[in-house]
Amino acid sequence: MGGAPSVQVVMVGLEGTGKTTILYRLKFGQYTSSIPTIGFNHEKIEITEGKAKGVTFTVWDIGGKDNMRPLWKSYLRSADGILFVVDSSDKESMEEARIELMKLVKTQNPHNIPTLVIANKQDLRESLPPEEVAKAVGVSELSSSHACQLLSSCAVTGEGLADAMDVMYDMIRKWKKGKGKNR
Ligand code: G3D
Ligand code: MG
Repeated sequence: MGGAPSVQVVMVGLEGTGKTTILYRLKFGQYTSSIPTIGFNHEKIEITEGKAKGVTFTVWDIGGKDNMRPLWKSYLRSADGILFVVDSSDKESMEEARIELMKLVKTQNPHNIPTLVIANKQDLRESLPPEEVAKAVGVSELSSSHACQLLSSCAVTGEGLADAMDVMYDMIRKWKKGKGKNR
């Protein structure tokens, strides 16, 4: 205990859903164009507003290509929460996202850490609204048995990201209480 709280989250999701854009948006407060992630990026982000003000998030942004996915689970062992990013405009990939999310939350999550799904790219006209993304990727189903919620965002403008970090922090706090942990 003592000092400013800090938490570790792992950000995963299929390739091109906006993970790296979210990471740099959170870090620098502005849009930063990124190149496809080979391996991973990580940043320490100090939250300066909202309920999680003063909390430091270490965010691991793990590449989403097929060959990286087996690594997702090794990062989960030391993490406090999962941010799972979905491209709301890419209807064809929803089923693949659903399968990966189910696998991650149900079978690759030994400490049952909470998951916040981010329905990103809400600025695009063809995007599904958050409730439909929640159904398509199985959040509605998962939330009855696991700490799993969904919020929407646009990483280009940053809309929704402050709320997402608030909610993620809240979910982590509840999880830690439930486990009697003060990590
Ligand atoms: P990834 O790290 O999940 O693989 P990136 O995804 O962050 O590299 O983003 C992939 C592309 O999606 C990028 O475009 C990025 O600008 C775009 N993107 C990310 N978030 C949003 C969003 O909320 N809305 C819109 N419209 N685009 C977004 P490019 O053109 O560089 O491939
Ligand atoms: Mg990336």
